Amino acid sequence: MRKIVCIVLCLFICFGLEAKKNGKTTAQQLSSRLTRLAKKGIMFGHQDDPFYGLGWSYEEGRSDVRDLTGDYPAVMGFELGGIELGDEKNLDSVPFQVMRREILAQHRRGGIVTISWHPRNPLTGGTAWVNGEERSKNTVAAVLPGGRSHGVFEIWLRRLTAFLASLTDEQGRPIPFIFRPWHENSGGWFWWGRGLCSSQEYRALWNMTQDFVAQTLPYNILWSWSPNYGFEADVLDTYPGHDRVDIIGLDAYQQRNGEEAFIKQLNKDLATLCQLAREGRRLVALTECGFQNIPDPTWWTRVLQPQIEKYPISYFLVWRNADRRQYFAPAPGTADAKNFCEMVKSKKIMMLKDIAK
Ligand code: BMA
Repeated sequence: MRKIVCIVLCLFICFGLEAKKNGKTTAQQLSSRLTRLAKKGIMFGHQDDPFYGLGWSYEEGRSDVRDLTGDYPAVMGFELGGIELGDEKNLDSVPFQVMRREILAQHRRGGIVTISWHPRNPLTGGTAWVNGEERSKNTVAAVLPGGRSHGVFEIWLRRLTAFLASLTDEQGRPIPFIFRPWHENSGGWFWWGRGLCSSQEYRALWNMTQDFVAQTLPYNILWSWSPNYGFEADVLDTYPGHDRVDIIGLDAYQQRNGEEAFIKQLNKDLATLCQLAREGRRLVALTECGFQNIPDPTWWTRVLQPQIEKYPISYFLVWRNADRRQYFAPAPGTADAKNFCEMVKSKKIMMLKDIAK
């Protein structure tokens, strides 16, 4: 047993040295790459892109975006909800084994990986989304040291970290990625959201998570903090600080018949976050966005693109193509397909081939 512990420790130290070659950790190398790329254009991203789409699921190598444009998204988003319970599949039925394989595939082809996590509610047993009387419960306080659910939550963090640590390349080196926990906390729908805990408690949750994960993975993660758009000014009280955040993100969805409001709010909030990012020399991204089922066939180039091109953002990621009732990226035959291709052809919007050498 001792021997195994020694070997594992040596491996970690070796990878640590390896990770710091050229004086930069792999996270710092990823950050420099994102900074360089942001000067060239804005990367397109899609959640759960390689798993399923409109009319298909789990066909290795397939992607709605690639079926339509001939290229993969530059950024792919993956979701870990369920990993904390030791489940085999995430909350959207994606097997973690398959997810691990696709994260490696995206990394190998030179793409960017971003990971979100919607853990269950350790205090109530519910989902990440609060309902009914769960709204009166302070789960964040409960998971902090001394709280009722702290012990359970530590086990959850251990399972989370074990999965993150299993994301390695063929040589066993940790794959660099963007991690975006505790997002949309400016809204009151998740147990870590506004009105459910104080700003101090939120920051303590962030720090505890980060410190826990960083004990095992100090070199390969860029941390993204992403409020939802339409935030109040006091959301900045929940900002963990420039020393704890690499990417300042915004989540922003257009609602049906809400074009004018969307454009106005998106600009207001991107301007605020870009200012904060400038002060701390942080990266900025539209970490989630979209218009469900894209009912407007000119939306991409007429509404979205002109707004995002005004800001120095690294990427914009649209949510998953669950099925024909809920999708955010086009596929061959959708009403917006032609318009999406037009957007992707413009120099400023980057797909995989635009960033992978
Ligand atoms: C939401 C929806 C849900 C999904 C969740 C986590 O926005 O897409 O169907 O379970 O994200 O991916």
